[in-house]
Amino acid sequence: NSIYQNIITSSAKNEKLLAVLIDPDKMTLYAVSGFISKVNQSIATHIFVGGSEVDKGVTETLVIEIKKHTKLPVVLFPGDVIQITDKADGILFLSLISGRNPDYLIGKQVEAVPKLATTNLEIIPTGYLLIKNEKETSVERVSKTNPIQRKDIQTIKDTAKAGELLGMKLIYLEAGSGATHAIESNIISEVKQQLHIPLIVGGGIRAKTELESAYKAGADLVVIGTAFEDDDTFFDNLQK
Ligand code: 1GP
Repeated sequence: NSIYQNIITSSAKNEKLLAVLIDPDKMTLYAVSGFISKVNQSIATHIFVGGSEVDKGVTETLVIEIKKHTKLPVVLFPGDVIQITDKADGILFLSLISGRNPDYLIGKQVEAVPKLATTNLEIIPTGYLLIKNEKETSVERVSKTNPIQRKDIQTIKDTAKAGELLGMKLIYLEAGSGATHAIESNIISEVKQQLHIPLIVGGGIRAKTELESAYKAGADLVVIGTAFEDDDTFFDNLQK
């Protein structure tokens, strides 16, 4: 379980981590080598692969291509069971604990077990919390769950803590891919203060200043996808 151990170690040393999220739905195979060479030159520490709506087989082909070009750990961040492939290094085994749709709380996870049994993926149990964005995000649409309102900080905190008490190894605060507003610093810091496990934050982070304020508020690992998809010169601000 080296991926998780590295996250724990970094968190203890206050060394911040950055995952670049690649949505198989939005990345073409021929674009991978150029994109990954930018990732390699940046401060990114992880590559996450996943999306809300991805066709069968696409993720595996993409992961194989990504692995040809980088030594960074490739971690699946699956929107569905069909995105599981043993070509990656690990998987965030997500439960959408902000929602009350049993499919995304436990159903998909049960469905995933026979598939996971055939892999050597490092499985990292992750409590996944969707926080309300101004506009509906694809996670909200696809999962058919209600996000937690931003003003309802106590519910956000209690939900994250419940995930920890259930034995989850990471908590992921998600505004949704392409969110119009990243999760505010006060939410991040209030959640972080009462957790003993690392905190991931993602959704709508488009500027280095927003990345830094998420770190300052207590995010151990930040996930950025859309900002790189839209404009890969963003990597130029994030050189090693
Ligand atoms: C989405 O948290 C990730 O699941 C990243 O979001 O695409 O908005 O960076 P963005």
